[in-house]
Amino acid sequence: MATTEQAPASPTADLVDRLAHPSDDEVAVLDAWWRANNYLTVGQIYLLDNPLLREPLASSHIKPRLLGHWGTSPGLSFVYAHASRLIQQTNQQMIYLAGPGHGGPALVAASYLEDSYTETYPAVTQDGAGMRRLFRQFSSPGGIPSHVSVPTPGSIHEGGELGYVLVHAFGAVMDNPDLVALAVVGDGEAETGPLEGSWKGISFLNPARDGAVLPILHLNGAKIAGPTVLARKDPAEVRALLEGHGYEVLEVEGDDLPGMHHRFAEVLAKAWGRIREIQEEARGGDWDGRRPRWPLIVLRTPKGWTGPDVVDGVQVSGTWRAHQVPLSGIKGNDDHLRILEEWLRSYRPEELFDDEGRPHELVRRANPEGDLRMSATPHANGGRLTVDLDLPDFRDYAVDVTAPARERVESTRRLGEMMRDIYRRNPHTFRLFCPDETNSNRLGAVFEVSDRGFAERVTDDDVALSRDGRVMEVLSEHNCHGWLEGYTLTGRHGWFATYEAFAMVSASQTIQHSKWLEEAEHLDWRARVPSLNILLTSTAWRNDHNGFSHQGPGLIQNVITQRGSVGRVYLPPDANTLLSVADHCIRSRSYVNLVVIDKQPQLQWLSMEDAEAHCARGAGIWDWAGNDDGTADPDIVLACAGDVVTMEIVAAAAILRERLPQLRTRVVNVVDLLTLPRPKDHPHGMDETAFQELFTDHVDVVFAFHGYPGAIHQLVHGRPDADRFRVRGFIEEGTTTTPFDMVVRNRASRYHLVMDAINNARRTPAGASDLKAWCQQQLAEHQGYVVEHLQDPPDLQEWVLGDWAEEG
Ligand SMILES: Cc1ncc(C[n+]2csc(CCOP(=O)(O)OP(=O)(O)O)c2C)c(N)n1
Repeated sequence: MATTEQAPASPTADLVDRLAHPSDDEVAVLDAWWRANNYLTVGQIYLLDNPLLREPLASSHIKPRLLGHWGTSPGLSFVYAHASRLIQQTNQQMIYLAGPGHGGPALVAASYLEDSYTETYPAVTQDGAGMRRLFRQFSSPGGIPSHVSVPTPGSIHEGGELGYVLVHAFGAVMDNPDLVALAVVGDGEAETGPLEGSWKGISFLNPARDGAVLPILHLNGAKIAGPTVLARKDPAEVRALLEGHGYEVLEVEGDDLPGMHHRFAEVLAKAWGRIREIQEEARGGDWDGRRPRWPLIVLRTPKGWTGPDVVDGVQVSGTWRAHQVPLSGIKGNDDHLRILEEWLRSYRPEELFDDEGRPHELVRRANPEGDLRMSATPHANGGRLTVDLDLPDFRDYAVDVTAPARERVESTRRLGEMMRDIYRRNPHTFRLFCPDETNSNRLGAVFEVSDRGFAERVTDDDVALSRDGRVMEVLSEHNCHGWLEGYTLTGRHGWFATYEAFAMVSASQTIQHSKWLEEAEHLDWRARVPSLNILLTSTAWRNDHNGFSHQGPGLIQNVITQRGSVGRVYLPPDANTLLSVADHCIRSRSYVNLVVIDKQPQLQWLSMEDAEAHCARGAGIWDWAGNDDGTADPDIVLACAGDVVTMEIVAAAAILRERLPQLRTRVVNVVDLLTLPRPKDHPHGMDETAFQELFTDHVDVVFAFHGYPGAIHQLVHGRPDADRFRVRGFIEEGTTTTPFDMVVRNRASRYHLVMDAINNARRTPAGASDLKAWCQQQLAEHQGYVVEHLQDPPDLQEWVLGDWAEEG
């Protein structure tokens, strides 16, 4: 049986010529497989019963709700059939990504014809009963979704939210030299921002070390309700656009058969031959180092090709009307029923399936063998290929903390050093993806081991930039995020590091990927893949040098709002907690780990030993910061999650300790935000006893939070007396100003927190009013000071904790 162990063939002239000119027999096989696939596609959309049309079609055979997308499907399966023929003759490992993933029935049908569907879901047998089940389950309650979704064997790309097909394809082939990702781009999809930006993937690909992406721009002319831009452009403009991105454009157009089989086979052969030539040249050491002109196919076929031409006197095929279900209202409309039957019979199912309903030998001959079938490629079930990273000991990068809050360190710099050594130990399975900010995010130590990867021209002014680099910097959060998704879904590991505010650019990808992982959890056959790790630095609180555009902690909200167990949010307050959290994340599987910490010099709180213990619990009392002396009954709990606000809470506790010592405070720091909800709401949720040990069940909690305050209310919902949580957080205040002014403007400064503590404490010790007045005065003075001196007062800039913390 052929496997992915075998190397792909060399692109000899003979082989390419043979591929380019299929014999009549080969065309018959291609065409039979394609007809079978189209038949199964239409069957999935329409049929409840009578799958093999053994009796005349009756309205009782039609599904009550017709849900699915026909228009894109015949084009998708046409490409699939030809790619399978190529694989058979070349042993090329290929993965198929359908940009218009709404063509789900076509890819499900392909898997069924290739047997991998039955291998994965034995109840869907290769006979009439299995076909009936295949049809009934599609787009049905309790069945499968309409897209190329997680349950579809061979898929790493659902294609529900359009725009990401190329980013996934490029991520899949990085460090994957034997893989060709065939990526069908919808012409509607090509109008999206992410897709438009993703043509640039080839500017980052290294043919010696990476695999290849073969984009097929499918200009079927229309989207849901109108024409597409690229389909209506002069073809010369489309060509110029794509050539401008660096591709060699190969074009095929038509709907004539068998002519289209011949013409498409020819361009596909040419494209594959070119890819392999580029690779062999680069791998043979014969490469001039210039970015190759990779092939790209523009395929022009009618939308809804082979489907009903005219319905009710209106043109359907070749128009937007073919997008979903071209014949609706079939029940009670004999004319539509007749058209549907004619349409199904036009594929001559009796030639395609035997008496039992099994695909005929003619059809089966089109299938590659074993793992080379695109619906069975191990690359699409990347967890099966995942090798654990060889990781250094994170403790080796620790900051030496002998007492809390004495020294300021750029915490992410330590993480950069750890990443450097992960790169060093894992030269093929780990990458950092970052929109041009690796240095800015203080992760630049990685450049000691790897350059930035770049396939375009490099000049003498460039630093750490070369075609061999594996740090991926492109100024596109969509590309970075999507590449990492493709990289991890095919079994490798990495981080996406970005400015916090601009993580919202790709927030939708974070959500979509979470949904994918969530669904995959329910499928035993999908092995768990490395987690998607997102590091947010340059956070809202320390974007004081940037305008009112660089502050946006909203991704936290997105992640905690996702259903289920996939999302994780960590807010390490210093370097040692960051290292511990990062080690945990990079070892984990199938999560979306969001880690939020600023890159600026910041106070260090915990020794490595304490940090590890604190991170293992996820949240804990910092008894050295409060003064309740372990009583179960403090007057107020001061809680914090996030680096800057942790400093403000500890500073507030210090003020209270000094100026209102009778008030008994307890300080709680939360690193793992998802310890806050109840265990039934998230697997990290603390049990009730642990929650009460930290927050009691009756004392008010002043909670200083890194993100939007609503997030904490959402998380503690259902905890005892959740109303007692008074949350301060980012409330969309602050523009270019000083660091301390940011917390003042957002009413989360130490002075605000002291006043909150007094206002909500169970007792009001003597002197409380005076202290509140003092806080107001400090705030008034601050306002005057920053406007006059254009910086924070030195005592605030250099604030450290007094000696009592050690003694306490
Ligand atoms: C980002 C996004 N916006 C809108 C949609 C809704 N939508 C689903 S299909 C479709 C048209 C797709 O057209 P195209 O990419 O050309 O695919 P095809 O014509 O092959 O079906 C649209 C707008 C979507 N799925 N994703």
